[in-house]
Parts: sequence; C-alpha cells; structure tokens
Amino acid sequence: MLQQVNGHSLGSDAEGRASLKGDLREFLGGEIPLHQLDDLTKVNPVTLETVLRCLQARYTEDIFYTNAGCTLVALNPFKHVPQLYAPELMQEYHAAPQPQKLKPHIFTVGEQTYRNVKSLIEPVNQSIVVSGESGAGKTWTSRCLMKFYAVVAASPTSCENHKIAERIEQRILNSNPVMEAFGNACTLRNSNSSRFGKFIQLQLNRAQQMTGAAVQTYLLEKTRVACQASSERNFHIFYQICKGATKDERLQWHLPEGTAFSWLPNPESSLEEDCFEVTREAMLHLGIDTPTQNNIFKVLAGLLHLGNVHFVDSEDEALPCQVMDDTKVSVRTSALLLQLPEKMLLESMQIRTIKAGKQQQVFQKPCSRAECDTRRDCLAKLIYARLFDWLVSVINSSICADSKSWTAFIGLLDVYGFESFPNNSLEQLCINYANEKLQQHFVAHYLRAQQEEYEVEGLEWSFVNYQDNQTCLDLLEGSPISICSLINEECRLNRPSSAAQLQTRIESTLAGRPCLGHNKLSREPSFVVVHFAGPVRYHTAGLVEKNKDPVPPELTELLQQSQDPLLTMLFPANPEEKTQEELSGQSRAPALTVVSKFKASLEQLLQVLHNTTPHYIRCIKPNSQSQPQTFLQEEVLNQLEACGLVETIHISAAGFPIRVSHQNFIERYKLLRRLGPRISSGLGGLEPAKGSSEQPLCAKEATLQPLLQDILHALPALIQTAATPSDPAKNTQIPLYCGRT
Ligand code: AD9
Ligand code: MG
Repeated sequence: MLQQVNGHSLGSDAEGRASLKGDLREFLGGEIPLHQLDDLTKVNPVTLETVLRCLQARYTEDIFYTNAGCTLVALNPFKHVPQLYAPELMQEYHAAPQPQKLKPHIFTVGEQTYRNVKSLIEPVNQSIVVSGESGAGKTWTSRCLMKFYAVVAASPTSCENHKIAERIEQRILNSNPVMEAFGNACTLRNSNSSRFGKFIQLQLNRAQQMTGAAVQTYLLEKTRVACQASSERNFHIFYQICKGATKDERLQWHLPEGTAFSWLPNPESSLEEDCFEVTREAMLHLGIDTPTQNNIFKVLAGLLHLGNVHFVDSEDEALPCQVMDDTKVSVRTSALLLQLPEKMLLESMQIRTIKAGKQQQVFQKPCSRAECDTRRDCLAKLIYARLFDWLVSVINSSICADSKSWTAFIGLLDVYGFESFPNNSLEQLCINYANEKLQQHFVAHYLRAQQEEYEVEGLEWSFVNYQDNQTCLDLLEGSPISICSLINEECRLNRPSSAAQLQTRIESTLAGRPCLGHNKLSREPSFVVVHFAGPVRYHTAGLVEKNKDPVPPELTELLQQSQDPLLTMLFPANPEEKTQEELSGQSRAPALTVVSKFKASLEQLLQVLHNTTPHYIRCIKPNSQSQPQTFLQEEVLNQLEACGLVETIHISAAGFPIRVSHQNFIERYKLLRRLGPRISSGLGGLEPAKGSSEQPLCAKEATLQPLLQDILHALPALIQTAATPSDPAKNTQIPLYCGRT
C-alpha cells in the first residue's frame, strides 16, 4: 500500500525496504542494484520518490554517502563506523589519481578542495558549506574533514609556542573539544548540539601544508547559561566540571558531590559530560595552562551558585525584594568564587540605577522580583559570553599562522541547522535566517548562476525551475520594511507592550507577503514565517528585549571590581576599553541590536564565501530519534524537499560539471596548443617536432599528461574556443565537457 506524503506517493517504511530490489528495474531498466548507484543524477527518472528510494537502499546497505551532482549527500549513520574514517582510507583518497572515481565520501570533497587550492596562476580559496538540520551530522562531518586535512596536509615542522612542541594540525584539532565543551549542549534534537556557528579557515602554504587556522564564531546562544527549555541542558562544560572535578577541586570550587543546581537541569549521565579530561588536555595544548583553567572552572562554579540565588517579593514596594533565606548562602559562595564584594553583588541585582536629566543625576530604584531574576541571568550571560569570546581569541592566537606563511585557505562552515521548536524566539529567528542566507548562496551560486550563464553562452538548455527563497529573505531582511526592521524599530520605541505591538505591526505592515504564514491558532502573540525548510511560529513575548540585549551598567561596573584574575582580564576597569554595551548604558548612543550585529556578521561571512570556490555537503538525518538502522521516509523526504535536492540533481545531471575561467584555462592548457597536432596523431612524444625551434617539454610539464588525457576527446573544439574567445575581456567560462548522461 502506498502512503501519500506532501503529494508524493510512497511505500510504507517496511514495504519500502522489502521492495527495493524490485524497484530497481522499474527505475533503471537495468540490473545494477539500486544501492550501487553512487550518483543520484543516474537515478532515472529523477523524482523525490526515486531519490528517496535510492538513498534508503544505500542506507540499508550501510552506505552513507551519495553524490548528487555538485553536492554530496551525507546520511547520519547514528552509529560508529570506524573503518569509514580510518587514516588509511584518507590516504587512499588522497593518493587516488581521480578521487571522484572512488566511492562517494566526504574525503572526495576534501581531496577535491585540496587539489583545487593549487592553481597554476594563483591559489584559489575553497569553502565547504556543510548544511542540514539539527542533529544531521554537520559538526561530525566538519570534524572528520579537519582530521582529513591534518593527515594529508600535515606540516613537517612543529610549533613550539606555549612550551609544547607539537604539530600545528594537532593543535587545530584540539580546538574542537574545547569549543564543543563550551559551545555545545544537549537539546531536544541533538545531544551534542552546536549552540554557535563556526567558520574555520584552514590555512595552507605554497607547498600545500597546513600552517595554521582561524576560527570565526557566530551568535553563541548565551541565554542557555541561565535558561534551558524543558528536557534540554546547559552547556556541556558545566556538567563536565561537576562530574570530573577531583576531591580537592570540589573543595576549591564549592561543588560538593550531589549539589543540585537550578541551572543544571537533567543531570542524568551523558557521553559529553565524561570528557572533562579531554577538554582540559586540549586546553593545555592550546596554551591555556592549569592555573588559568582552574580559574575558568572556578568562575563557572560561581555562575552555578549564582543560579541558585532566588528572590522573594518584598512587602514594601519601596524596598528591594529580598533573597530567599535558604539561598543566601548561594550569594555568599558565588561572591566568593567570582571574587566580588557580596553586598555589591546583591545590590547590583536588587537596585537599578537610573541616570536622568542634563546633569545625569543618579536615582536608585528597587527592582521587582522579575527584574532581580533578569539581572541575575544577565550577569551570568555577560560573563559566559565574554569567556567564550576570550577562549576563541586564545584559540586563534594559538593556531593562526602569520599572514606570510600561508597563501590560500579551505573554509569549513558549520552553522547551526534549521530549527523549529514548540516555542521559537529570537535565537531560532537568527538561526533560520542564517540558513535562509546560506540556501540563497547555494541557489544563487549553483542553481541560478549556472543556468543564467548557459543562457548567456548560448548553450542549448531548458530551464530547470527551483525554489528561490528570495521572497522569504525579503520578508526577513528586505528594505524598507521587514521583520528584522520592525523588531529593531520596537527596540528603539521601547514600548511596554512590545510583544503585542510587534505582532500587530508585522501583521498590518507585512500583510500579503507570500512567506508570512497565517497566525490563527496561537493564543499568544506570534507570527509565522514560511521558511524554505518549513513554516516556523515565532513567539513575540520577550523577543524585543532579547534583541536589545541590554546590559545594565551597574553589572559591568560590578564585574570591574572583581579581584579574580580572569574576570579582571575579561572586564578591564580601563574606561578606554569599554565595550559598546557599556557605553550605550551611559551615553545616548543607540546600541546595535542582536539582529543588526548578526546580520552584519552574516554579510561578512557571505562575502568571504562568494570569494571562494564553494562545495556543498548536505547532511540528512534519517530519523529524529537518533537511532541507527532507521530510515523514516517522511522525515527524509521533508529534508530532501527543503533543500531542493531534486532540482539540484536535475541541473547537475543536465549541466556542465566543470567550469574554468578563460585565463585559467589558457594558462593550464596552453601546452595543448603545442601538443595539438601530435596528439591528434596518437599523443606523440614530448620532443619537439623535427626542425621546430620549440624547447623540449620539461618534466614538470610532462606531469600534466594525465590532465591532457582527461580532455582529449574535446580537444579540437577547446583549442579553437580557447585561442579565440569572442570577448577575452569577459573572462568567458569554458565548459570543459558535457555531463549529459
Ligand atoms: V546541530 O545543528 O549542531 O544541533 P549537527 O552538527 O548537524 O547538529 P552532529 O554533527 O552533532 O549534528 O551529529 C549529531 C550526532 O549524530 C553526533 O553526535 C553523532 O552521534 C551522530 N553522527 C553524525 N554523523 C555521524 C557519522 N558520520 N558517523 C557516526 C554520526 N555518527
Ligand atoms: Mg553541530
């Protein structure tokens, strides 16, 4: 029996598996088992159903990678497959004359980018965009690619900074456990979910050795420090210290075994929390010595105790609300660990300082219980976010090569996947906005640009339709009015009922926009955006406040009083080093909102990506329960649809897979003009023709022979085209061979 999903008829899961072999002939009219189809462009006809069945057949046979034209599809095995990532296999792909002829693998993409970097004219920066929904395997894939480059691009020299002589690639790999301990957490979708975006540039010298790396992070979900959705957890590092601290450390950090912390929900065991030693070891290798580490962990313990401080309403409104009796000890412990005066710590949460009038007179106002809670949480977020940024800068200073020692980079982009929870807020809006931008980059770079180019070049081509997400991006960020601009506007207006106002304004000003969904069912103020990956309802309660991300100046001033060496470094008392948040609290300069900052950093990222040759890996999650051997058709189908995989395959199947700029082509193959007459008579020797004044070809040129073989069949036309471009100034792209099957 077939089931109907999104208009596509599908076999049930069990039936799908049982009937795979039978389906084969129907799809191919041949004898090749479906699971042996390495490239989805060869599935015939290319439909969602055939693509799905091919992927399922391969998954059933434990084959997790499949080519889809320009993209590699990676199915998450949800089990360890060590032989798939063995160093010997890395070497095999690296040594292969044509790695694309081996089984599809992330190492093929890795090797391809590695080879592409080496251009005869100038090194070409490459990027690998790893996408997919939360838990699909993006971080895993990026980690494996980093290991691949560490093997194939190993540098012969070791670096001796920080008193530890070791290879740079090892140090680069060490950045992963540290960043994951501090930036990943268990969510409903993934027990090791990245709560920040990451772009790492692996820097290569002319000899193609990895000489360093630079990490850029995006929007850490800092609210998680003080607030975790039900069934979710705080950042791994908090659990790691609670579980992994030694007896002595427990004493120093005031973490007696079995202490309950409000900010450590769901303390049941997980794999990630057993990694304290791994985290510490990696930190050490990155130059963070043991005393500094202990300082970091002590501050984190201070935050845990801060989370146990709870307030009760005061009976007299003129008085600040008080700390609950049984949590007074938590104020004391937290102040001790953060090395802050206890009274000042408490007052910074209980009393608001307002500056008003031309003279900037100072008034003090007692805070309500809710305000005290907000200020406590704000303090924790402020410290954690600064600590995270500092860690990233330490990592960068430990792994980044100086600009003279590298000539090109391979960028790996691992940003949080598309998210849709029962309750979505500003974090999800930013995450999904980033995914829309990346999808647009893919569409613009591959689906649209390629087809437009064929048209310009006068190639025979029938246009393949694809889902363009421009309308969604117009809704999110377009000018003059968009969801982002309205959220920013609400921040500026600073109205008390911003949640309801925001909903009303979105509904009235943006009414009729195709990607603004209907908002009939929700009782709470919200709006729905129809993203390329599906509709998401965003609740507006608290959204405007989060966008402002206000930091009361008293809190920064408080932290500047700390005697703790780490906090002193993170919050310098020198007013010249004041950050924008601090300044905005004291001056009238409008603070940049979270959305504005995020938008700016995304634009920067896309600029970098535009200047690289991009490669795409689409990670697919076969089921949402993280179970091995379970392929849920509906769930996979939704992901295939969301990323427009079928359209990609159509274009890849019909298009020209390799494009080279005119200048690069001439440079690379000018040798052919000399060889041309001899090639046509059977490749001849490398000696010049008798009586010719040409020099004999040198050995280096002779190594180009395999390349020449590749394009022999297209040679006469190519030489003609390359030698006489219609408009050389246009830098015409030359399709090297046609991929039509
Ligand atoms: V999120 O957007 O950060 O929430 P990711 O990064 O897409 O997400 P991640 O790489 O963390 O997902 O993968 C989720 C889990 O799937 C991992 O913790 C592994 O347990 C599992 N996984 C992913 N890929 C592989 C693999 N190739 N082999 C084995 C895998 N397990
Ligand atoms: Mg991740």
